[in-house]
Amino acid sequence: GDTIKLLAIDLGASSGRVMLGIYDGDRLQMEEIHRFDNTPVQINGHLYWDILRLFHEMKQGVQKAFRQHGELTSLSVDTWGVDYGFIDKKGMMLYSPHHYRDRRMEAHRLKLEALLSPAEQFRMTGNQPSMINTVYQLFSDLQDDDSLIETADTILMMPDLFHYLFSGIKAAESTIWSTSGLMDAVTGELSSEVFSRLGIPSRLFPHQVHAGTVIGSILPIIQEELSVGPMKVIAGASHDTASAVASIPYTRKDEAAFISCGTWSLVGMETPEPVISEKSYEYGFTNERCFGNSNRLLKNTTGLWILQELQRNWAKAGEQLSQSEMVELAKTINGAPAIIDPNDQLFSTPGEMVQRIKEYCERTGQQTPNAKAEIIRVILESLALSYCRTIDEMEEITGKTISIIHMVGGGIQNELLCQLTADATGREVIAGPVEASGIGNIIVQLAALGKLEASEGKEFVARSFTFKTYQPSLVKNSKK
Ligand code: ADP
Ligand code: LRH
Repeated sequence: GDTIKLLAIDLGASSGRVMLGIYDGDRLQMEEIHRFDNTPVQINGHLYWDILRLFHEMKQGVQKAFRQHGELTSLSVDTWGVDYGFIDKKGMMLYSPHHYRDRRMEAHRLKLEALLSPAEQFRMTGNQPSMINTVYQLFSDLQDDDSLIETADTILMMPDLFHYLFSGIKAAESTIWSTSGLMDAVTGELSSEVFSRLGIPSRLFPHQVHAGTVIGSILPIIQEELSVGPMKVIAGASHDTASAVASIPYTRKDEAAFISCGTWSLVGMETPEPVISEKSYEYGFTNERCFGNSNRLLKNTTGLWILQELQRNWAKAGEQLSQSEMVELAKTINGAPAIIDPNDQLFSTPGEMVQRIKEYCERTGQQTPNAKAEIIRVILESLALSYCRTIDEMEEITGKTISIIHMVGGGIQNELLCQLTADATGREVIAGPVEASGIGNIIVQLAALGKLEASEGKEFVARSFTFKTYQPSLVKNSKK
């Protein structure tokens, strides 16, 4: 009958995956086709995307999907925010895009902020100033390399860049650009005021499209290489967080917050307009675009990153533990001996987490955790408390009451974290879907193809996937 098949290519910090969506007009079924590593590469002290390998893996995924399932209607790529690459006048990529955990921006921060203060950045763009933002990275690139202004023809954010590699079409999709610190919060267009203050030439930016635009088709030469049929290339909600949020099946949207839980934890809520106030700035909130153009007020908080680093630390020392084994360990004890601030600068770069956690606890006069179970429990309880703080702040700056929290993303497989979040916040938690970015990616493609009204997306997710509810176990914290 009317069944169509679409590919969502979702690049997260812990892996990249190609997911097939099978849509029969009523329900969506997702199948993972291909999963690959997404480890940045260090060269001479700098950190880069392994872009050629990633594009290769994406193509492998496309080919595998075609071989297993036949004709595919379309594909769309989503990635994390802020990173980008340059295209030269001949249409070639200039060099491997930098990864935002690179440190080159540190040397240029003060100069940038003298030209455009953090408070002005927030007022103009609604984005929380942060050194990882595109604006800091791009300014640094232009400062570091005088010739770049000559050699670079176009700047493309990472999903736009992959869409270009697939289709040959250059476009600037709004949700991903809304993470850049270069977009006007009110008009939704790239901010000429930011450009002129910082001496960034506006000719670098391609024309803008909204989430849910068919921009082209995969190049004939790629079809030939992979022996696959034609398929459309769609600029979806190409920021992974925008895709994740597009998958949330809200029941009480007015009272709902979300936590998109992966390497990062994005804690926020949808609002009709950007929330740009002294308080939202002071608390560290940012404003980004959603599919359908509403606003997403959120805070980028540390997520399972610390746990992932810990896992790598222990693996290096010869002890292989899976994330679920780590969670099981944490369940063997009751409560954490100490609490850290997961958003402290100390935990933001790769390195020895046990040592840093101990150092933090000593510095703050707390008991130092020793056993593995204690270390893990400290991290998870601290994450839950950090979510709670952010949600309370959000109530304060929006004047709304939040009674329900939707948790989505890979991190919700950590059921202890979901329960601790319900407990710490005193609010009901609805967990699901796990593959939120992939599902949201497909929903936006379906809308772009005219198969689904944007407003139907959410009910249809509720029909297609299963969810788990967590009630706060401490009655005294309970909020209605
Ligand atoms: P990202 O998009 O940032 O790559 P994901 O949304 O894929 O992240 O989430 C990955 C994280 O989910 C892992 O780092 C891990 O912490 C958590 N996770 C995945 N599977 C499990 C599991 N079985 N048990 C507990 N946690 C898990
Ligand atoms: C989450 C995310 C987040 C930020 C960060 C850089 O994966 O996209 O919204 O933009 O990565």
